[in-house]
Amino acid sequence: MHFRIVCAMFASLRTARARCNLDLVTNPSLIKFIETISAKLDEGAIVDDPELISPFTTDWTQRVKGNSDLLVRPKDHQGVVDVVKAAIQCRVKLQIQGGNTSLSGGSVPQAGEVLLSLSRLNSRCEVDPDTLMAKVDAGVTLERLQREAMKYHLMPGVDLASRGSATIGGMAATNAGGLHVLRYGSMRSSVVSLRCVWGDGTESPRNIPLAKDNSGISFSPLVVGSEGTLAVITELSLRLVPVSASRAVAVVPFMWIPEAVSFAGKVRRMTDSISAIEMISKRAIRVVEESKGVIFPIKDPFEIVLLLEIASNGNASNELTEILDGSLDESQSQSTLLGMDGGTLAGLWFWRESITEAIQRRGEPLKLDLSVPIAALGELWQSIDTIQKGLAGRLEVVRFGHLGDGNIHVNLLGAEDILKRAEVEIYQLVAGLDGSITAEHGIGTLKKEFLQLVRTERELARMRELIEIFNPGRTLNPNVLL
Ligand code: 2HG
Ligand code: ZN
Repeated sequence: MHFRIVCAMFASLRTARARCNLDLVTNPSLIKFIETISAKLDEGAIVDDPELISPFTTDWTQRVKGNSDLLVRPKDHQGVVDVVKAAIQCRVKLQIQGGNTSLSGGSVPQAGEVLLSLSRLNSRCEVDPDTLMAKVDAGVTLERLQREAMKYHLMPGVDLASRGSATIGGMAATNAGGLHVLRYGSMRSSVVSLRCVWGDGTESPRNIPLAKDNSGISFSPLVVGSEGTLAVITELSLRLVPVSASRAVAVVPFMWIPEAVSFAGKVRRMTDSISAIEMISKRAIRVVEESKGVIFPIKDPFEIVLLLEIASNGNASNELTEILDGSLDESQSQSTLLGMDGGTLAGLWFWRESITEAIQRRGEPLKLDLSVPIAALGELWQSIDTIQKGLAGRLEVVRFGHLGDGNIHVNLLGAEDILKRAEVEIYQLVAGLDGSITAEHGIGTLKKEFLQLVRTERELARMRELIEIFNPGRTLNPNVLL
């Protein structure tokens, strides 16, 4: 009886062809779960049509394909509380999802978990110009927050190429980094407070954005970066930063990573106006050229280019010119590209921001997101070259990333067995250099088996204990992280 009501209620969500799929839900726990939540959630919050669910069960790279019979999309905090409590009661597991932009398989259900999407939890997106803070629902996209903040000449410190789909809740859950970490830090530096529903069904108190609060152990920083293994974030308060009056960009060619590293160090010592030091390899440039049908203006020879951005309230163009004069030799200056106005700036950022999509057109890449102490970047680079040579033309390696943070994205393309071999060797190499197997994308589901390379047994045991305290029995994200 109840099931028929639910079917009728959500008929509008189905395509004309689709059947009433609740007939397909045969798992007794899931049937009980649907019964429990259908009395509490609004129309449109429960979706059981496989065609509508399917885009949510495959990740952005198309590499991770999961499965789920049910999608729930509450549109407020109380709805999330109801869903988590019902899941505990009915022994149903939940996979949390924001904008499904994870690049490590962290947002896709792996074993039939119910998908808890926060995409409709997005009514609140308020900016307080007096405190320079924003209060947002977890499902608000970064782009929407950027638009709201811009009305007051403010912006969130974290920016990403996937800003149109990435949600603030998902970005906080994974401690997203992006293009300006060296100036503003990653999400952990931006989150002032948050409201969440723990995996045991209890709620955190209201989201009160105190700039200073030293009343004991703070739970928000623990939730940030825990990849949904402790709690579902429902609302956040974020620090915003003023938008600089002027920006200027230079793209500078280098023959060798260590040269670029010492240039980056030099310019960072010269000014505090640097907002990005991004790195693009020649291979990544060629991939963009091929995919977009454009020609990169800097001629060979070069191996990598750095994109250096200055954002300041003075004259950013003058500041950039002075910095380059003091740090480049004659031939490098001649081949350096400058972007001093909106159009040319965007034209230079294009080369950096088009890479991920351009790689995707070549196949399903295996994405490694590595960080090492900056001084070890050259060794890492060279050793990856050696691994590639050892695989005799069967591995394509596309490198780019956030040089200022010691974070390189290594995209691998080739046959699955070759990718697996290269992945293991590269992760072992990174561990030997005291680096991390993920600088910003998180462990998700794809890197779980390698976590022990960079964290001790004791650390992993402590993580498990923490999860058991806040998310007993792992109702939330049971297959993520460890
Ligand atoms: C970026 O820095 C993202 O653009 C994506 O972290 C990295 O596609 C990638 O590997
Ligand atoms: Zn990145």
